[in-house]
Amino acid sequence: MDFFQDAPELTDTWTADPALRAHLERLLPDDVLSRVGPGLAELGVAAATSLQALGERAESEQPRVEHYDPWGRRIDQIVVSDAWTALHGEQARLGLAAIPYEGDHGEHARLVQLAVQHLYGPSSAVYSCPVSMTDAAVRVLLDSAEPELRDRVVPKLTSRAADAWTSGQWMTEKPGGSDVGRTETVARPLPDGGYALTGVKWFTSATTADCALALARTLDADGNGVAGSRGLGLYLVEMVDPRDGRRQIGDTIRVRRLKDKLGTKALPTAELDLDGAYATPVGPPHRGVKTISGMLSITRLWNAMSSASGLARAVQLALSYATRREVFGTPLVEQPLHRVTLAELQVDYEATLALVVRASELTGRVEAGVASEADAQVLRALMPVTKLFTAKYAVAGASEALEAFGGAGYIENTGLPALLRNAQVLSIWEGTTNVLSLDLLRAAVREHALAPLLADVAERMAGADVPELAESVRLVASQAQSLGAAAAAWADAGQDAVEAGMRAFA
Ligand code: MFK
Ligand code: FAD
Repeated sequence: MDFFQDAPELTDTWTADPALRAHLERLLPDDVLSRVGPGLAELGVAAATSLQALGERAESEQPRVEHYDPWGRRIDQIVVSDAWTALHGEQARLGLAAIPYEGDHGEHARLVQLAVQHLYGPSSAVYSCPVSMTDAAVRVLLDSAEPELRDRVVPKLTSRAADAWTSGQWMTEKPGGSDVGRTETVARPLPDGGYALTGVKWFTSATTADCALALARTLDADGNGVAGSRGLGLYLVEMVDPRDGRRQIGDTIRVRRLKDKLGTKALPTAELDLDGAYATPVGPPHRGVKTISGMLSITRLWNAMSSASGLARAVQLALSYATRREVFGTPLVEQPLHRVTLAELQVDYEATLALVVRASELTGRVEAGVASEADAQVLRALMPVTKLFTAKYAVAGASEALEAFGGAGYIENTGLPALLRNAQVLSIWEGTTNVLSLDLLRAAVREHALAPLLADVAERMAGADVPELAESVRLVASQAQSLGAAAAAWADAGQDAVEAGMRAFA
């Protein structure tokens, strides 16, 4: 008789996740929890069923670009699966990018958003990417845009309707993704206060977005600009020119090609030629990097949320399979060594979740205006740490989860390889591990944020009976102190503090 292995089964990703529920019960007031609880329970079932089916279809029906219409006009239309479009509608209905700005949950809004993303994200074929950039663009527009632009665009980005806008984030160019000071795209001033952007944007994800925040070198009326990152401004490019309703894609914004990527297959990532694309400035003309750092803080939080939610999904699938697969006379889940593997995976998941919950809690407090100065400093240092560690754990955890399926984990149409491919990008985009390590150093040296973070960790560990951890924190604190002192000494000597801190590692 032929043997047929039962596939792993997901039925309800909310009920299957006691760690998530415990954090929410610990941190959300009863009224918030009772308001959002039923929706989360419903979403947990959808995430295992209807949303999951949409995500699988979007992964298999990959985007393509049509450069010309049947009559030869340049259109550069990116054609996506209708499942991808439906995933957009679902996230808009859930208010995924809107929750932090609707004022319903006060300082707890980011935790509510985390819970919704935690369930939606792993089934979304990485639709969480455009949502993250949309949310982050709203943050920047609210903080830095002129009222006319802000009031015209923000309501479209925070809409819960199916035609809600999404935003992209155009930073990376061929000479530099980490080192954006090498940006070649220029912004020429126009008489109406707008700018014309010309250059090549080398990685633009979710290129079907309605607008994007783009870095470009700001030129003066004589065509002169300032070299390095201090010469960059931030600009909002709308795909439909706000002056006359002209479609910019296919005209002043041309799609060279879609990237042929290892993963994130449903997500269109394009190379773009900007040829005088109309854009509106956001923030001061030479403070683009500082202005977009507000966007980076939010997308990095999303990256960490996605790492944690990806791990949650990996653990749930591996656990389900272990109850269904039999080896050497027992269900796999009863094999002691496999139980250790699963337990370690669960521990890594819970560690990433704890980090991202803390980062979300603090972000919510800062945005609601109730954070102390120390809270804000803790968050500044915690964000790079959270993004970099959760991403590394997400990649390692996805790999471990695949191995827990044996050979089946390597087989494309089990859907498991996509878990690993989609995790691998988390440590690359939105700042690589080394770049984020240097960001922590920047936060420590320039903003003195490391000491508050370590104090926060120590406070949280007080009473916990883990002396070896306490010793590690003491060690990090003392090393950080000497590193900070060395960096400050170099800075005093007139050198750039971050560069000096880097040398202190050598
Ligand atoms: C589903 C998952 C969700 C995620 C999906 C996302 C889709 C993918 C999208 C992308 O990948 S978009 C591209 C992301 N690119 C990056 O993350 C760039 C990585 N490189 C860095 O982060 C570099 O460190 C940086 C570009 C910031 C270096 O630029 P500079 O100009 O050489 O840095 P500098 O001079 O140290 O900083 C300029 C100013 O910004 C300083 O302020 P001041 O002028 O007031 O002194 C810095 O303090 C400030 N700054 C830099 N990083 C900051 C920051 N402020 C706050 N937070 C930060 N993280
Ligand atoms: P580099 O900056 O050249 O980095 C190469 C290596 O050098 C890395 O290992 C890095 O850690 C290391 N490194 C760099 N600087 C230092 C340093 N000072 N010290 C030590 N090590 C260092 N970008 C966008 O702007 N918008 C998008 O929508 C977008 N979507 C993307 C989608 C995908 C699928 C991918 C893969 C990338 C996307 N990116 C996007 C680009 C991404 O943000 C960049 O690839 C990333 O920031 C790294 O830049 P880079 O590729 O130029 O690599």
